[in-house]
Amino acid sequence: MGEFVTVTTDDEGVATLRLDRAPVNALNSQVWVEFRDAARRVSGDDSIGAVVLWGGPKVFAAGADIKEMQTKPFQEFFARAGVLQEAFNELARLPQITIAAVNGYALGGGCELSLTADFRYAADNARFGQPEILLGVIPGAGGTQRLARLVGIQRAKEMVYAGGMYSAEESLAMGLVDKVFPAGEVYDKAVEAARRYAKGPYALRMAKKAVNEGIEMGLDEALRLETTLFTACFATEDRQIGMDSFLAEGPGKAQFVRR
Ligand code: DAK
Repeated sequence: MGEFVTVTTDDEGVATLRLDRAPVNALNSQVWVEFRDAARRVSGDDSIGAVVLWGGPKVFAAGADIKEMQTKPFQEFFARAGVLQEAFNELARLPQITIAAVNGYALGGGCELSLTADFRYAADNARFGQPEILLGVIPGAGGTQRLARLVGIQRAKEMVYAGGMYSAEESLAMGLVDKVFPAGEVYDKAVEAARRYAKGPYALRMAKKAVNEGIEMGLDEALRLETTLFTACFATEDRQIGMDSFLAEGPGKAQFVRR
């Protein structure tokens, strides 16, 4: 358990990765390491079927800790810079389905943290942005890459070049956010959805891998990956359960075991 990043699990297979560093959940270098450790812990735990990333009811994360960054000489920063990218890569590669529940600000590294999730559920008071340019730097943890892949190159350019903030509704319209809820409900809605995914078959892991890794490949190679992962589903108990259940009771009734 980290000082600022904790992992709690419920009895329905949902883990919450909670960031708690007052006042604005700024991501200092200790938080980077704690996210990396939390990702490793969750990744290796087969009892966890889905994950919610949450910064609490006030703010998701206002970005990297500017007070810490301001004091860092180039050499020190360069030596440690890989840790954040590594932590976010490990979060993005979690085999479980992940949902970021965003209350308040998700700025800079905070927006990039939300981009590691499969889905972003936003509170109606959420504000997204990549304001790094206003500090004289550029996004360094996925904001020029995951963001552009998600919302398209033009929208990403506008966000990154101008450094503006976007409301939950604007973020929904551009595809950065998947759903918007009243602020008091967003975490519960994310957990509710995560519980549905946690009941899903092992094939969800294959699906996530196929989409996330395939999109980085040429079409031929990606289709070969899809075939391999499709075939691998036949090695799972869940595909037998799913097909038996369909033939006995019709669609959508299978009780999967995530194996
Ligand atoms: N870091 C440190 N402290 C922060 C902070 C931040 N990102 N954001 C806010 N704070 C602090 C404020 O300084 C203030 O501290 P005190 O004055 O009370 O000591 C306190 O939080 C409350 O902030 P405000 O008084 O400004 O509160 P408001 O409600 O008026 O405004 C705000 C909230 C979040 C809109 C505003 O504070 C703001 O614009 N914050 C900065 C947002 C920002 O620029 N974020 C991007 C940071 S740069 C890397 C890769 C990526 C990155 C770093 C490294 N590597 C590969 C190594 C990422 C970089 C970034 O994210």
